[in-house]
Amino acid sequence: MSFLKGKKFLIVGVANKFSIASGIAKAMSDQGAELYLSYQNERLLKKVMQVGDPLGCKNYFECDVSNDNSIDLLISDIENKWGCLDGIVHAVGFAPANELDGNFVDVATREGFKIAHDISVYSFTALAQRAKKLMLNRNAALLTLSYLGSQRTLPNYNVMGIAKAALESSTRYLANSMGVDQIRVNAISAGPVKTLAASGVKSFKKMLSYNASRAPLKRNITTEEVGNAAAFLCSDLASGITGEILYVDAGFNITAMGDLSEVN
Ligand code: NAD
Ligand code: 0WE
Repeated sequence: MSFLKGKKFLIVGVANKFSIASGIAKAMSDQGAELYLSYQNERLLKKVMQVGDPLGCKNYFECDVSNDNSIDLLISDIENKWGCLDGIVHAVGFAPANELDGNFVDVATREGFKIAHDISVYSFTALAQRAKKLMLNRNAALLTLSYLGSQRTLPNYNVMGIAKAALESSTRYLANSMGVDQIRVNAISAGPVKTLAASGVKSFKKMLSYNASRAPLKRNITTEEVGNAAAFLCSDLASGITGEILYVDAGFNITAMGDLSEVN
């Protein structure tokens, strides 16, 4: 099967081979997609090329999504190289580390809230707005990455949970406003994965074990699994789906109680 053959996608958020965006790049490339990878800063380029080159990617561009001018330059470069676009994968999230360590009410700051929402939420709309002209009436698809912390609380996720709730709402508002141009907008809510963004997080290993033991599939998910779901959502196979949040989490989110083996 090559259900993305002939389609061109921008993927934002590859940092290294462990990135969720890398699993998505691989799965989309396996389905015949042509890729354009943007990366946060030049320090990452070598690692990003190690991901993109084996997939035949020839397009790399530095873009800091907290900077409007940087996004404008990215979209201009895509316009010059391709003249059109079939979709964008947004796999970017950031909050200052001090916001993600401690009791929410005690560690929250105005500046941290602003940064988390700017980078993790607004950037999706900013990219959609500027790339829209390249995606009109070609059944294009936008995709972002969320996490269950948008709907439920967990230790330390704090302002990122609030930002992910806003990101999921952005997915619905963008879906509604871009539907007229036949552009679909969806999100994947992924289970926890050991990536660079997760590496600084206290007790992340415990969180992985907790999820694996309580999920119906009794294991964690892989970036390949997120990639396959992403490839589907960005393809014409998902032509009737927009504004949706699809859980790729081994079923963790559906349970209220496990098998009770850990209690007396
Ligand atoms: P990652 O560290 O590999 O990717 C995060 C990316 O965001 C990096 O490539 C980084 O360069 C980029 N980024 C941060 N600030 C940026 C900026 N100002 N401009 C441009 N790029 C910027 O980690 P990941 O876990 O693959 O994260 C990808 C997405 O998946 C994030 O939205 C994250 O919240 C989400 N997510 C992660 C998990 C998990 O457990 N790892 C689970 C669910 C959802
Ligand atoms: O969305 C994410 C990653 C979010 C994230 C992580 C960091 C760590 C390093 C955003 N910004 C930063 N900033 C840093 O300086 N996930 C879903 C993974 C994740 O991150 C957590 C988690 C989980 C799960 C942070 C605290 C608690 C749980």
